[in-house]
Amino acid sequence: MPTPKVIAIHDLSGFGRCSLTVAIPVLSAMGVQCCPLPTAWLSTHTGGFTGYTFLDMTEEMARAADHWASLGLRFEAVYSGFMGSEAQMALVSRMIGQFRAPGGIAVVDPVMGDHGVRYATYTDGMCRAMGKLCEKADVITPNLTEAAFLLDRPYEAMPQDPEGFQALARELSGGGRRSVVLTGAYSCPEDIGAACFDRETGRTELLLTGRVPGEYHGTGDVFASVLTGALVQGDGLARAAQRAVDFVAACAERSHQEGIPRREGVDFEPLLGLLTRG
Ligand code: PXL
Repeated sequence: MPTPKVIAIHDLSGFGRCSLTVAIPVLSAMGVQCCPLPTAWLSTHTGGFTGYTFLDMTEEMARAADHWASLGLRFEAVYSGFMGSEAQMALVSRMIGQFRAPGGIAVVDPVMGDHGVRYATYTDGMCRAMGKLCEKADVITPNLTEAAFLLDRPYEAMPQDPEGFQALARELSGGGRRSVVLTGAYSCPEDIGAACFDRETGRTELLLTGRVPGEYHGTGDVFASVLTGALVQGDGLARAAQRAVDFVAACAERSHQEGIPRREGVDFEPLLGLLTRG
């Protein structure tokens, strides 16, 4: 089988392990060619650092998309995450139509915030545009904060029980038009994982693992990258989500053992071999 290709549309942050510095190695380890389209170039990510640089790449992205279109390229997945400007959401919507191969998928990780708080560089307009972009996706991967933003509800109104997480995943599917993998779901204080709604089967499910102490930046990016790689390899949604849940948990456990500071991002590199072995 030819090596599948994925466009990864995320920022490139020099230090702090997230976005493209996660997506490229994870997809490569899974035997998937990652074709990066940076949305912004930052010295570090915006969580836990001050004074970071931020170079918006909107104009360059449009030029790169035009060039790729002239080459007639098609990709097994178009996978987006952290955006640098409001205009980028419309550009990504267009790119899904232009570049998704027949039978391919659009995975939109609607990166906007965490713990009920919006990321520093996001605006109201960007969050509204992210909601529109999600309508073009085959699969979305919000956390509970992003789910609240997408539904325009207070974070405090988000569910806290397994039935509620599954109902929320179904609700986010827009009447079954897209599959949803809602991260940060749990069934009790000792576990953590994701609630899925699969538009192919119409079923919801919880995929869980033991909760490990500590919390690390970039785990959402690791999760969505493993999920995308697994879907491109042909896994069903629940199996892909379980692989993502298990890999993130293994990385978090290692990071905790190593005493990695939260803002340096989850220590995933030594564990990439787990993905290669599938
Ligand atoms: O992991 C999400 C993310 C991605 N990229 C940048 C970020 C964040 C979260 O803070 O700042 C630049």
